[in-house]
Amino acid sequence: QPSKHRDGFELISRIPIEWTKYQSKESQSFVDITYDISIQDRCSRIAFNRPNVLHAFRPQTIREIQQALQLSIDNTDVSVIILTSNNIPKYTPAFCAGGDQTVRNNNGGYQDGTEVYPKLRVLELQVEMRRCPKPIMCVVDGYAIGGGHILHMMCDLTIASNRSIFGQTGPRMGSFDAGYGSTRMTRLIGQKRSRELWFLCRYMDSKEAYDTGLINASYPLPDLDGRTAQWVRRINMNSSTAITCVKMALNADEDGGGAFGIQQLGGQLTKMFYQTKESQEGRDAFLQKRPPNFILHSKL
Ligand code: S0N
Repeated sequence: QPSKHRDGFELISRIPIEWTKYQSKESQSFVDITYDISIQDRCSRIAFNRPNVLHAFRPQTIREIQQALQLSIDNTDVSVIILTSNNIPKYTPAFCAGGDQTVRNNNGGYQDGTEVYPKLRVLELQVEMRRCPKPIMCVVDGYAIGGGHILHMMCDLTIASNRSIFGQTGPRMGSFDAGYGSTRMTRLIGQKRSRELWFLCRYMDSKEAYDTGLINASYPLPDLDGRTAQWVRRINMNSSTAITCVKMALNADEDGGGAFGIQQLGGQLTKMFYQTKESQEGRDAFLQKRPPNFILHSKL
């Protein structure tokens, strides 16, 4: 329950979420990621699972995340989606070290033998994350670099361990992201700092990332699971429809011209309108071959 004088956030339980491996045809074949859900906490957990390469992604990794994201969107038991990584002590901690450079080929994309044509599949994932009607929260522990850094920026919220490192390496690695990787960063931290991150390929630690507005919070590593649970529980105390509509409105404001966000916001409105008698009257009148009487049901 919210306390009297504050917003009650600190009173929310920090007992870590209990995860259950999600069983479905798609998720059973996941190799590069793991996919779990918690019915009790109404959330899903999509985790990079390539710790030996600091969770660098190849086409297969991105395809699996796309599938897991769709499973989360379709699942009415899921209201919040977590994107994170499975770190193990043997390897350098990382959220994601970007595109796997061992499968970057010379024909304009990545080729790991699982797809016919090389492509930059991660760009599709960025758009899907943006369109996703449910909030996506990134939980970073360690390096979030290059394309991995962009994925964290595409998430609606980011919390991180205090040993995390954020940055772009494109100009040093022979690549760049002139799409969301540039524009989203500018909206988050401003023009000067974005140019610094891109032009110098400088890294920021968690404190600097928090101070500049790149992330929402930084916690000592031992607290990260508990804090993740707390954030999820707090979101779930609120109206998911309201959150979806606000996400789409914020997207509309950011995404040049706004048509993309407005399309989604409009879709949500239609979904809600379909639940009114006024809307149902149009369908019923058509099916009953009579003129509609909207005035009977209109509340305006
Ligand atoms: C993160 C770093 C600094 C950590 O150093 P540390 O602790 O010394 O670990 P390492 O020994 O270097 O790493 C452990 C093992 O992991 C492998 N590895 C790390 N990163 C990658 C990677 N990105 N690809 C493949 N392998 C990776 C290491 O090779 C090592 O393996 P072993 O043990 O076998 O030697 C350090 O690891 C580091 O600097 N990594 C590179 C980080 C980086 O530069 N990432 C950016 C990669 N590029 C992109 O993401 C491009 C994205 C992009 O620009 C884009 C834009 C638009 C559209 C699409 C794209 C796209 O390309 O997808």
